[in-house]
Amino acid sequence: MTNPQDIERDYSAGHGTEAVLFGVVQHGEQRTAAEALHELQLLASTADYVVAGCMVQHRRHPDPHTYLGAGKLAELAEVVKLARSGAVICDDSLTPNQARHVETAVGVPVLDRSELILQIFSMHARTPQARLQVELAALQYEMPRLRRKWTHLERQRGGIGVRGGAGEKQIDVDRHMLRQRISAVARELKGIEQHKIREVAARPELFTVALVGYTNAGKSSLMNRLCDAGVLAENKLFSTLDTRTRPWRLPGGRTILLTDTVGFIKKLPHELVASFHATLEEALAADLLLVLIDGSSPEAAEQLATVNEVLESLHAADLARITVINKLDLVADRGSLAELWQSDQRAVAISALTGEGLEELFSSIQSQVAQVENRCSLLVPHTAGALLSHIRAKATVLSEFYTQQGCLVEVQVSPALLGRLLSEGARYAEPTDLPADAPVQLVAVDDDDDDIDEAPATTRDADDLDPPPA
Ligand SMILES: Nc1nc2c(ncn2[C@@H]2O[C@H](COP(=O)(O)OP(=O)(O)OP(=O)(O)O)[C@@H](O)[C@H]2O)c(=O)[nH]1
Ligand SMILES: [Mg+2]
Repeated sequence: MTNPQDIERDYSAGHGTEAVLFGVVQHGEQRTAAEALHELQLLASTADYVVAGCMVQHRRHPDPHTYLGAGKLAELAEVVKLARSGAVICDDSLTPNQARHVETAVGVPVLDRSELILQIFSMHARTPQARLQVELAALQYEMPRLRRKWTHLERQRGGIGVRGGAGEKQIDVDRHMLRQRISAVARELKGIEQHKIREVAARPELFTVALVGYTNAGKSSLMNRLCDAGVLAENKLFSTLDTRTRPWRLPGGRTILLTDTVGFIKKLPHELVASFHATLEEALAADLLLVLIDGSSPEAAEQLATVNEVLESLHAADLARITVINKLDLVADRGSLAELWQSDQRAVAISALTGEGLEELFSSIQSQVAQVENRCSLLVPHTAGALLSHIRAKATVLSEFYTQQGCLVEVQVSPALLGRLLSEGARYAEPTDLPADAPVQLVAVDDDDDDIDEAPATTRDADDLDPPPA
């Protein structure tokens, strides 16, 4: 009988098992097998496997039944035997049927890319929410593969097929248990997510910037540099699985929020996208995205395309964004970045490590903030003087002038904060508020009340958010 703990244990790390990696690449692909499977090697070593060899087959599509062609499968079996490796890892997701064929041919356990990524997520999940999200994805991944597991066991016992046998009954029992566990995990997760939704909705009226991008691009390193956040940043894939939001004081004293979150990767298992949906949505409840790319990677353009695809699938493609090319210190030939600049001419190149380019990034962010926010002159009466400290912390004060009635401030302020200031005693300044000899000018008021009523993403009501996945 399979119990949920066993299933979780299936997703533990490789414990130094030697593994041969394999995949299918398009005809005409010039890279060596090791180059073509570079990312899979990083995934495998992050999950604690030792890469014993790499093998690719050039073909238009993987074989729908056996993934590799018959000759190549025999070659893979030979390599496994020679290297005495304990597993093979495929660069794509395998159907249960393909996995069974490969396993029969090579005689050692077969992992696919999705399973490997699930193992890494399981190793790196630290918070209760991340653990439940990974468990949910792992259970969903397991469901269609139960038959393979039992067919395999029957064969080991010398059985003659599973139909009608003990395995078949056991599959039904396991399926029932998995379904029950999936519902229990989904329920628990929903509770945590609803709490988070309330937290996001209750965020103060601060402009929020989210760091998104390919895994290992340097998101957490940049967050640490900008906010002294103490977030784990290391040369491993998927170091960060949880969303962290920290206040960030921009040069000039104004505070905004910066959010770091889970990275993306090509062919991300759909079970993970579904179970991490709420975490990604939370991160994307931002006014501005910094889309981080590792400029030193030969696959930077491909990685950017993947990030764009994921953002599109999360309906976040239209959010205001700045492309940030990171790890500039590792780029020997800056001409190699031409393709990235072409995709976004307003991209900013930085090094989170050395701090190069950060000034340019700050001014890009500040001009984005200016585009979203309202610029206006307000009179804050002396009786509502406490509002001034909110204004100084959460808005950009362009000028301040004290008069007999109160303080005249020219501000750049979020629609939500403006609404609150107006409801708590501040009002738009009028020409008569200004003494004739005052050295300041009033800024014309944008009288479009819609701006005020329309709360930005950081303060929207919980009802506006999509419900978390069941
Ligand atoms: N040389 C150099 N290394 C960097 C730079 N930024 C980050 N790194 C390194 O890149 C690796 C990954 O950095 P992280 O900040 O963990 O990357 P991440 O995007 O948060 O990665 P995940 O959380 O795994 O998705 C670490 O070893 C960092 O030290 C940079 O500007 N220059
Ligand atoms: Mg990180």
